[in-house]
Amino acid sequence: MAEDPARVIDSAFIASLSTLTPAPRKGPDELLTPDGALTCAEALALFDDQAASRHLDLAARALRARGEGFYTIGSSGHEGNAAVAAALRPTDPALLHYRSGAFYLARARQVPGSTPILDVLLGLTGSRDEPIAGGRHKVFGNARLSISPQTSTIASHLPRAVGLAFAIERRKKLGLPSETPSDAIVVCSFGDASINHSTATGALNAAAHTSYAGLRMPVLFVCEDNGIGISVPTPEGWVSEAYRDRPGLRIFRADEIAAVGAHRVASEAARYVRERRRPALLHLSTVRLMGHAGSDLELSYRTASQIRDTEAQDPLRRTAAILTSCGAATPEALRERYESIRREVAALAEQAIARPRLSSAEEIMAPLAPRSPARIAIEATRAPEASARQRFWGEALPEREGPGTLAQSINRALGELLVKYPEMLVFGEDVGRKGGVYGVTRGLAKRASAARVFDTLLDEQTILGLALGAAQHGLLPFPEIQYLAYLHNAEDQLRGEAASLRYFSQGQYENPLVVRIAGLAYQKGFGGHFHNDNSLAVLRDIPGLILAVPSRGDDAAAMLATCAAAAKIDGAVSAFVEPIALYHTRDLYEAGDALWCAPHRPVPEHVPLGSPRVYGEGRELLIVSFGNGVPMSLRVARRLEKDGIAARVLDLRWLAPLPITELLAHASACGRVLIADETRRSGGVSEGVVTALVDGGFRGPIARVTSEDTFIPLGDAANLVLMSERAIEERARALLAAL
Ligand SMILES: Cc1ncc(C[n+]2csc(CCOP(=O)(O)OP(=O)(O)O)c2C)c(N)n1
Ligand SMILES: [Mg+2]
Repeated sequence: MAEDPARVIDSAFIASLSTLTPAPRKGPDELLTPDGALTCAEALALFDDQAASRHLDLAARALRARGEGFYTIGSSGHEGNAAVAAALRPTDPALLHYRSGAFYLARARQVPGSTPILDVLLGLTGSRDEPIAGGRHKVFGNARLSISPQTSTIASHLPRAVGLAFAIERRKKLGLPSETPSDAIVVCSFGDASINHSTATGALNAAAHTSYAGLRMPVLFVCEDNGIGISVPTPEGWVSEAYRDRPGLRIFRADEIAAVGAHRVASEAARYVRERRRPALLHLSTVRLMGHAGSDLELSYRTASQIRDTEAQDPLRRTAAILTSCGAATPEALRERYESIRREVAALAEQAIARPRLSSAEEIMAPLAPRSPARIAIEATRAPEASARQRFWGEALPEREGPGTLAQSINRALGELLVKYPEMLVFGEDVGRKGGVYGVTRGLAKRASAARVFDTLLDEQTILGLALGAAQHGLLPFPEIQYLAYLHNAEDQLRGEAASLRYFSQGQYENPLVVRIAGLAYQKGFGGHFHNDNSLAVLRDIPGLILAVPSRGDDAAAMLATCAAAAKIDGAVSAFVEPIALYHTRDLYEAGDALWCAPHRPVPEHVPLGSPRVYGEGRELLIVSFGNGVPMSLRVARRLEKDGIAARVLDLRWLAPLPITELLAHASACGRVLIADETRRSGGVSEGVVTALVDGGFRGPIARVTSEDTFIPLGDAANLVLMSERAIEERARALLAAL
């Protein structure tokens, strides 16, 4: 049986100390090396941080073996990243790789009162007292240290890092005060395999592109290159070569594996980003010791000699050798430090085990998506300042114009919100000068300034990442995704990142935002599937996400105000899906009736989260719908009425949270329910509605009309697979005839 790699590394380090010959001793305030910036005392502190990180890895495995620890991906071999922390300030926002133990310890050293060793142990043992995730995940994070938590999805934090760097500069440009120092830079680390992920290449490209375009982008990317990703080697030299000549992105290479050696290049890189406000990539040499995680059998994909060669490059050994040869410490002193840190970690581990763990579903979910409806109501109906409105709209006050379509109402509502929230930004593909593909943001850039309403590059991950970073930095982003179909290649930014941040930080970090998405079908055959995507399934099950689908202009305006208020009050993340086919619809029953237009109200009537709109008081049939289905259902109800059948129509308006109480009340008042759902039969909204009715005890007949489980074709063929008004009517009549 193979020897335990943790024990091998531990004993090899101790044995290596006895091979070192001490040089004449230097004082703590003397420079370690003539060309470096570190004093002997600082270098020894870096040794301590690296040693503590190592002992935490050893403790993680020991805790796992006892059934008290739940995570064994370690930082061994990556301890050089302590140099990056030492080269930065504790107010520089950090988004870290999962091998950042030494960075965490070195940064904590810069903030008095920190307890980093205990923090990490509380994370390993899943304790409720862990400072960032409180037992919900093992991450490096701490609000006091400006380290926001990361998910396990490699590279998914890079777009947010770009957004944060952008936001630091944009806040300054807009004259908005900030607690973050104005010369702060963002640091974002990741592995060598991760740099190939499209999320990483997209974010690196976005940072370079932004800088190339002349905007400031103070982000330091750190690629911790250990030459492998789980079992797959990275070709030698790939990272440096791939990023050598990238316009807009400067690369720095730190070949030294020990923190005391890497510190000089790390400082140079940090200084470049801080002074020039340009992005840089620090390529940091590391090795991976003890396998990918505790469960990883390295011998299944690496030879014993490869493993031994890597072990010989242990950065702790290298650090000890430098410290000894420069006269900062004797080998005996280093051994004593190493053993005393071992004892400290062991004692704190016992404390961590004794700390409480999460004990109820309510406790676990509490930070996910708090809702304060009373405060949201007040905030949503707070009027924007009259003089600011006047400045924004000038002579063209929208209430003086006639009733508007859905597109016009959204445009005006966005304008009002831009007046009300000076920190609000609207951005996406073509939303600036052009004013959006459908004119929904037309004129806003001119009125609000190009600093607040602007075009982004063509990458949905970047658009959402920009929003996450901007929101995390106190701005109120309203990103736009041009078509629902194009959300999917960036969806994790919403699901894994935006929606989970409060949860993994117990509300210490938030990214309140409203992402507007043009979507759904009925473009009269134009565009095929990708302009008619009618699936909302991926949005409906994201924990805590608010999903709004307005069908008419006045609702849209009010719901946007509610989403903005929920963002401000509760840090909420909302997806606001706008039915494209209704953007320019004016009439409901017949040409010229203008019943689908709405007058503008500077302060809309409040539409609470999860509250539906009900049309009519019929008691024979309840038609439940949303989006395009609402005007269809209203026309069907009108035809039924002519035949003496009294139906009422309920527009859900909110698909998450669903308006369950009202749904049940109206269902029982009518006795029968027909769901007119334009999304698909499988995974569509009607599944949730039926379930809510059944769960809520409704025992009357339920029927549903949906679109087919297919992609949508071009031309009139689209009508063969989409829910039709005729189908709603036929199903309604059949449901009524059955009784
Ligand atoms: C998006 C995504 N795909 C796959 C994984 C599984 N996974 C976790 S770590 C890893 C390898 C990462 O290697 P590298 O970036 O070099 O970091 P290292 O572990 O070597 O420090 C993989 C494939 C993941 N976490 N996220
Ligand atoms: Mg790697």
